[in-house]
Amino acid sequence: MKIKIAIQKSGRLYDDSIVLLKECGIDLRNVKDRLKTESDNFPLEVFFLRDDDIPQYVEDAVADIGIVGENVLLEKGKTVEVVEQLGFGKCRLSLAVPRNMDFDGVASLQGKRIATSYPKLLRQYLEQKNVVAEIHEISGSVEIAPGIGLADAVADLVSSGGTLFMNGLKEVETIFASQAVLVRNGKLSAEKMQVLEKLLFRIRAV
Ligand code: PRT
Ligand code: ZN
Repeated sequence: MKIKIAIQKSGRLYDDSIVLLKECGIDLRNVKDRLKTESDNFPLEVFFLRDDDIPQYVEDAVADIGIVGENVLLEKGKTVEVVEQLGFGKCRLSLAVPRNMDFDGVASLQGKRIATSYPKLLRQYLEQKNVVAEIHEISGSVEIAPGIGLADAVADLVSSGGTLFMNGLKEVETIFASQAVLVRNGKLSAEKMQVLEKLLFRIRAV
């Protein structure tokens, strides 16, 4: 009985996901340029997908387990179970405003336009803070939105802060901190749960 894991095809989580499996002693057949691969020394099949699709694939049981950022997981709102925090892919979803803007707490954003790729998380945060703002969903290059007059502020992922700085923005509030997590489908068979336990044992050892 093989267990199917979905990991990012390329991008910020790819290398660490592959390294994690390797450190677990799992050999993978040539991983480059592939849709899927498998291991000869562990009952594991690996699917390479866009990170945004991973929660859905795991919910639908196309993959049994997956590695994805908490940011994507929460934004997508899919029903999967988090089994382990993996300690890589760390970043934060933060509010940022033009460097010269007078910012005096989230209330300063009342009635403003905020660009983000995380509309759901931003909406929840603003509601919690009783701030009404216009959320503009854009799928990439959120950091340029204020500069081109599309928004007054952004809610974007930050790690070093370099991207915000380069675009004349300052980080003013953290909405939430994220890292990569291992998730699983809620209804795995007993056999698959056993394989997952074996994998988890190795992950916790590295
Ligand atoms: O193609 P696919 O859809 O799979 O990939 P993607 O382009 O959507 O995602 P990718 O590879 O950029 O990121 C995958 C995951 O890595 C994210 O969902 C986060 O969980 C995590 N992660 C960690 C980050 C960052 N750090 C990060 N810094 N994701 C994005 N960024 C971006 C951010 O959006 C901004 O553009 O990096 C820029 C900021 O970085 P700094 O260092 O300049 O602050
Ligand atoms: Zn993505």
